Amino acid sequence: IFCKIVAGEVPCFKLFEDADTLAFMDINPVHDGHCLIIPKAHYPTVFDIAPEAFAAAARTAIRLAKAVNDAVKPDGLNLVQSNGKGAAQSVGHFHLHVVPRQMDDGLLVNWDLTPGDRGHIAEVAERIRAFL
Ligand code: DGP
Repeated sequence: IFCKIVAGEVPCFKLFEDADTLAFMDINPVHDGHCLIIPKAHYPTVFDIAPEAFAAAARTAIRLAKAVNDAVKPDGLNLVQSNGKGAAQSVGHFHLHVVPRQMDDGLLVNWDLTPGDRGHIAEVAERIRAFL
């Protein structure tokens, strides 16, 4: 669907466009100002995306985050990016969400700050380093 939006075959509430990225309003907004930034090229997830394409999307996301913050004046703002079913990704074209937040809005992207087991954290870090 996002490739069709890029191609102009499906309409969107376009906010910004440059050579490599497109920003438009999310049609299922969690709050006013919820919008999406996508690379125009098709990459399903962060596991596939070219670093330059992510960098281009990040550049656009900074610009959009500031504009949304100025226009909507939320209490805070999250950048969210989801990959795979378990992360609730519903559109298989890499995208960054700009999500304005309200105090106590109950959105479930937050978690309680519970100190982790340092030994376990170190062990998981070691497993990740093996793949870097
Ligand atoms: P995610 O669930 O993280 O993959 O986010 C996909 C978002 O895309 C979701 O918030 C709803 C939005 N969305 C799905 N289809 C369309 C569409 O056709 N147009 C627009 N503007 N947004 C869409």
